[in-house]
Amino acid sequence: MSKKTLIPILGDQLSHNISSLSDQDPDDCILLMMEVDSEATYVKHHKAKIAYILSAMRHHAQALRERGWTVDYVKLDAPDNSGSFSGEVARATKRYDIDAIRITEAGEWRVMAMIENWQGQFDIPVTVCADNRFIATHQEFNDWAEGKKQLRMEFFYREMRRKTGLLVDEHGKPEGGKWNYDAENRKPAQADLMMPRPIHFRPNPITREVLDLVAKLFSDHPGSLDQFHFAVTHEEALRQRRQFLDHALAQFGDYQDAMLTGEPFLWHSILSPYLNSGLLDPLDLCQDVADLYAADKIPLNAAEGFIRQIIGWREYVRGIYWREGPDYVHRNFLEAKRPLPDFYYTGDTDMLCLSEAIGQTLDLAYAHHIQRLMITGNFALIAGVDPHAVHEWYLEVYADAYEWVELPNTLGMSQYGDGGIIASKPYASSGNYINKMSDHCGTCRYDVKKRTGEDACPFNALYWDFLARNEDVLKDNNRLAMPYRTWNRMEPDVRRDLRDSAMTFLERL
Ligand code: FAD
Ligand code: DLZ
Ligand code: SF4
Repeated sequence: MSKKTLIPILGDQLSHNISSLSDQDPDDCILLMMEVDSEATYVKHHKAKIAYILSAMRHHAQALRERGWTVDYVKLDAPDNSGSFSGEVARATKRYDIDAIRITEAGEWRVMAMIENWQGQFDIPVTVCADNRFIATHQEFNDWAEGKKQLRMEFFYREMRRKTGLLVDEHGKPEGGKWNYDAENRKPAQADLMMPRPIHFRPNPITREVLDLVAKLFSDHPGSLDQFHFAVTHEEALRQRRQFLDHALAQFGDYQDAMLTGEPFLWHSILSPYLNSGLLDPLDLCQDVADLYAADKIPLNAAEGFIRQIIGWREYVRGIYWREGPDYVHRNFLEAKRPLPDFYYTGDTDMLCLSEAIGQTLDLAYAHHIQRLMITGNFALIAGVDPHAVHEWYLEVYADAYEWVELPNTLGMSQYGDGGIIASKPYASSGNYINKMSDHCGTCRYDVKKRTGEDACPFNALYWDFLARNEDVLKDNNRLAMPYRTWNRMEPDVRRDLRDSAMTFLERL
């Protein structure tokens, strides 16, 4: 028998066009897919996230076999499962006569470090292929960033618009004359019975087997499996994508930042788990969005707003993750040290905005961007929680969380742990913002208008306490000039009351 190339396919490489497979002859390759305990437990991932990934992997293995590939699939409960990627590659090199290993680069430093050891460990040449599911290569991002004093997503995004031609006219000018329509995308929403709903996919026998396995093995992990709703095949993910394009996208722009009690999804796409694991192709999706705009089916603020999230933010945070290196995860610019409050794992808090965002996260492994940024993220930031603990929580609880995308969003954008590489100012706010963008405050036990006292909204005193606490390192930030002026104009006893109120709250936390 001729020697084979071993091609490990990781759980976020579930794309038929993954670069490790390009130009390979199925007769010469063994594809290795590995369910391993260490990937589920290096942080305690949400049960539904683990179940989603394992079920999508099992379905993808079937789809690969149907296309003629030989797939060696190691299940989590296989008797000799070693529990790690390197252990499984080692076992595979003994099962087969392997003369080469090929793999698409992993999405995190942790796994890249393992891959880099394989050549020495197994004495077999290892080829690492670039992940071509992204629009910018590492080199392109680094070239763009090189020599700039300050990096800003907006300018990188324009490059990506030019590169892809999305919403760019024949003269290289942005559709409608502006690159960015974010200012039109900040409307609060009202409860609406006609609101579109994502499809809830009923678990098939493969998914049911995975759900039982996860319930048995990971009972101490956060989250619930009761409302498991994910698409687990390419076809189902495409149906969810169609549902979004046809029913929600047109209003995505207007209500992008809105929050409503009891409505986890609003007009969001709920496509991130599929984009990040490879069931959907990001560029393809953006092209369809641009086509819908060109056909006059959706407004420009929806099309541009959506495309910006993907070719702008998604690409940008990836670029930062790889550029900043493996120590990015340890940054703590504001030296915040408080442990993460227990209620992040139970949802048990009388602050309604937080119980809503955390409750749905534990039920669905999903919350939309503004909930992540301005509710759970904002609270952790102004309460002074250790950004590493916050990072681990986000990595655990969201079905779309892989370090390359989660870490810059959490540690950088939301916790200002990188001192302003991603965000030009900390996303800290009082209850006022939450009251403006949601209907939570009306039924919360706290009064969003009050700043101190037992029934005052805790976000208010915490916000001022955050500014006061970090004045030394934040006072020169131009974008904070106004709040610092307001703070410094307050009477000393008002300031003292705010800080006392914050301290009393934090002591009880
Ligand atoms: P939509 O609102 O429909 O947006 C469309 C798509 O745009 C998303 O599916 C996603 O692919 C992309 N997108 C939007 N915003 C961002 C962003 N800031 N960064 C990268 N891609 C973006 N996104 C993840 O995919 N994984 C994460 O682990 C993750 N962690 C986050 C942590 C924090 C603290 C914050 C503030 C944001 C995080 N995001 C993360 C970004 C964003 O919240 C999610 O992409 C989005 O909520 C996913 O839901 P959706 O598919 O309905 O998105
Ligand atoms: C997140 C995850 C989990 C829970 N389990 C697996 C697994 O058993 N096998 C696998 O190949 N991938 C899994 N993943 C996704 C990986 O953690 C992800 O592919 C790597 O972190 C590389 O980015
Ligand atoms: Fe949240 Fe404060 Fe509004 Fe309550 S009053 S929902 S705690 S912002």
